[in-house]
Amino acid sequence: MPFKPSLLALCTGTLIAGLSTVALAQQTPMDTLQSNAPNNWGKWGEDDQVGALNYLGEDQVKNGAGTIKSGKTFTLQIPMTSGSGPVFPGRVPTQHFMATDAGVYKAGKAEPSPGGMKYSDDVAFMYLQGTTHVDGLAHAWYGNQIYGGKGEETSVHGHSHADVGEIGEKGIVGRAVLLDVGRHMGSDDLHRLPTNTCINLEDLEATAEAQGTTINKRDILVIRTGSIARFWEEEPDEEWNAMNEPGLCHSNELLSWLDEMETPMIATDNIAVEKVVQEIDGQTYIIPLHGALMRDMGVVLSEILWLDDLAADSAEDGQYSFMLVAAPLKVEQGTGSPVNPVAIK
Ligand code: UVW
Repeated sequence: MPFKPSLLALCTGTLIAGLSTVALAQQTPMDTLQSNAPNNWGKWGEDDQVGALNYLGEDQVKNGAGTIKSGKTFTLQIPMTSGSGPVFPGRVPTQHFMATDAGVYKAGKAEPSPGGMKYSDDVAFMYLQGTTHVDGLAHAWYGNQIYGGKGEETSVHGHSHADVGEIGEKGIVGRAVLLDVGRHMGSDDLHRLPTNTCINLEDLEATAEAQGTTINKRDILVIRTGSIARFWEEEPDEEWNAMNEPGLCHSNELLSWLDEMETPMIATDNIAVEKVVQEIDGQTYIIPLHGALMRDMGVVLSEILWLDDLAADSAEDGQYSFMLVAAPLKVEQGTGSPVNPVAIK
């Protein structure tokens, strides 16, 4: 006789399963911090993998194109130099090696092709966040759930949910605004924020006002601190250090505003978008906005952009809105991807 579970057994089973999920859910200070903050899980469907990038539809592409006046373009990736580059602690800079070059032919290890052609080949070992990059939404989380409420085990042996490949598949195209907080609030000479500066919502609003910039709903926010340039300077005003860079700081006001503005992505010229170490109500947090924005709200983060040339040009012509085109690589199951975003004014 086929086994037929009774309604009672089914209900009890569901209850026990529910209780064990609750019992297993890891509680962290981040849960308390985020208890009244916006959460977009399920907003774009239970299996969504690109979060607030869903705001970037055809209208936003046209809005982006509508900002183009001169046709000037700016590439926003930092240089990729073998063995050197600003990286988050625990990572190493890109290592680039030649596999085939003229030396191979000179040493008689390879013959030119019939007809005389020779070629070079190279390989790179790199952390996918080891240069200017876009993070997949699964890249950072707290407790044992990632974006969308999926379990953290989806990260094991490659992300099976919300990997950066999904963002590569969609591409990032829209209207963007540069908020040059470094120029508005920083030093007169280098237009740069001091280390350890917290950028709050009022700083973003004051910068936009000083620039005469209107921030529209669904705009990509590109925030300049001036910080990353310190890495390459022989005598920087302050030493570059990932742990004390200026950046956004967590607040419910900031998160609610970003949610109301339907912000799809935040891109910055520092290592982590946010100030890495933040003290909130006597508790130390490391990259709490990664939890709030990426995990809870599905806002995509892009870091280590080179913004100084774009910013200098914007200060000159007063145009702070532009079209942003960024296509992360389709790294299946990857946490993030190198990217060379292009700003078109
Ligand atoms: C961390 O900050 C850990 O990662 P990312 O550089 O991708 O934001």
